[in-house]
Amino acid sequence: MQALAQHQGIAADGNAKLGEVMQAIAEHKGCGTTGGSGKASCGSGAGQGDLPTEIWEKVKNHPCYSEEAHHHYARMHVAVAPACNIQCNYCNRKYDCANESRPGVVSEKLTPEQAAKKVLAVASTIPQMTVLGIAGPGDPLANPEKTFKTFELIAKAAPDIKLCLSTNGLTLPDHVDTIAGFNVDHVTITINMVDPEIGAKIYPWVFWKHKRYTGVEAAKLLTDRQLLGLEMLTERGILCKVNSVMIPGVNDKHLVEVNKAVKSRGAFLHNIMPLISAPEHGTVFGLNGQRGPTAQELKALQDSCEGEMNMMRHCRQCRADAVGLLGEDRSAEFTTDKIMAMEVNYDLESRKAYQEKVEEERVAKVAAKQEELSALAGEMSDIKLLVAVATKGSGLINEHFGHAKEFQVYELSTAGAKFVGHRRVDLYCQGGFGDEESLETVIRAINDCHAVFVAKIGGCPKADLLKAGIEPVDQYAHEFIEKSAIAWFKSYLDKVNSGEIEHIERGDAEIRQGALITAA
Ligand code: CLF
Ligand code: SF4
Repeated sequence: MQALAQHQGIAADGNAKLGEVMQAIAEHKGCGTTGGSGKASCGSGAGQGDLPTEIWEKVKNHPCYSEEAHHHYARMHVAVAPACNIQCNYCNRKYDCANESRPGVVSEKLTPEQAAKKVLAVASTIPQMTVLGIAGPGDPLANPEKTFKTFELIAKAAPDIKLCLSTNGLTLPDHVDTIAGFNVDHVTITINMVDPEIGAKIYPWVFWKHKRYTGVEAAKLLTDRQLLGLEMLTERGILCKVNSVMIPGVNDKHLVEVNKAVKSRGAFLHNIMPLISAPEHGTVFGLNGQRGPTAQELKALQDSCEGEMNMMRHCRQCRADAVGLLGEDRSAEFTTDKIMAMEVNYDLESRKAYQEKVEEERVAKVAAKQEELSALAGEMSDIKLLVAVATKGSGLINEHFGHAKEFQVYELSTAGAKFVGHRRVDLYCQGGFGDEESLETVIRAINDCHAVFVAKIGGCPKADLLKAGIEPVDQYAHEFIEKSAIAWFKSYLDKVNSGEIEHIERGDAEIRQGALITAA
């Protein structure tokens, strides 16, 4: 419990009241049974902005539909849907669905009953787990009985958990009424093209109504069904996110058209993800050497679409059995064997109390950020730069450089701090020693950043980072990310204005694939 409280930044904020509630909840839930790292979080947050209240209510606790929520709220996936009805050139069936996952085999496929038990076990242990998603390892709607049986069991047993679904969209129009009947508020459709000529380069075949289609005919069928499904869902007020895989030279330029097409049909959010492609995955793209985009290419495309609609930039391309905050993976704590031995104590009231406290923290974070932003008012500069942040949640700079498995990236300008992505890295700290090779990969992954914010950093990596032109910043340890980044940016501008330093643009960075290490 002590470790959990520290992890959640309670000591750092001196919030004794929150600490008491956490203590009570943890005791009530029997946190000791988790045996895990206690990577729960509580936090702070951006407000409703100009979102209508009914939409805000749907997104504020959903880690994928709200960037801000992903610092505080967790999701879990249950792998109940093994079959698929199409073939994507970036997918190999022995790996997770690339629509919603990074390559990596699903540890266990579950029956709906096992899935429901797992959801209750996770919800009892991780009070900020608010969303249950079905995202594979195949396509949930190619396995409708298992998918909807799972929803039925969970809706009955855990009514406060939001249900979420991710599909390739081929059979979506046939299931819209059932989806609405289960009060599913969030549906993701992976749409990589609206031009069948381009689609034919991505999808070798689709299987529909007992018939296999290939080439342009297959892609035309798929795009028609996807767009129809999207329209039907948005007509019913269901929030739709569109995922698109960016495949350089195949659909990268075309995704601007996709963005317009899905926006005009009412999509709420567009998530352009980098292609994951390596020969060892055994996919068509992996084997033919198709590369993924660089960090700069991905950001440029996301930026160019942003005027059209909300862009998601915090997707972690999760496994189909992921558990925890985005960016962490606690699935190994919840294997079927462990769940069966767990004492499940699903208590709605405790979950509610915990989440109310998280809301209080979100408000405190917004206030801190606003205060710092007012210090930037009046600054005249068109400098925009990126910084990397080591965090384990709660919107705090609370991770040691050597322990970071990913860095969050913020773009700083006189408009403030904006989250623009994350970079997976190999762990630098290997059992007490710094690994020089890993450090090189970390530097390549954040090479476009001017500074890296950490809770702590050793002398050696500090020197190497400085040599690479990246400033290690540890003076804001355990403080809120955005507030700290804005304060640092203000002092950076002061130094540029006084001539103490010269602002230099930085180069491109590598998107590291599959570097997130799962506890086995
Ligand atoms: Fe899962 Fe997807 Fe629902 Fe989120 S994931 S089904 S919308 S609950 Fe989220 Fe993971 Fe990205 Fe998906 S980070 S891969 S967008
Ligand atoms: Fe693979 Fe998902 Fe594509 Fe099906 S829809 S082929 S499971 S990536």
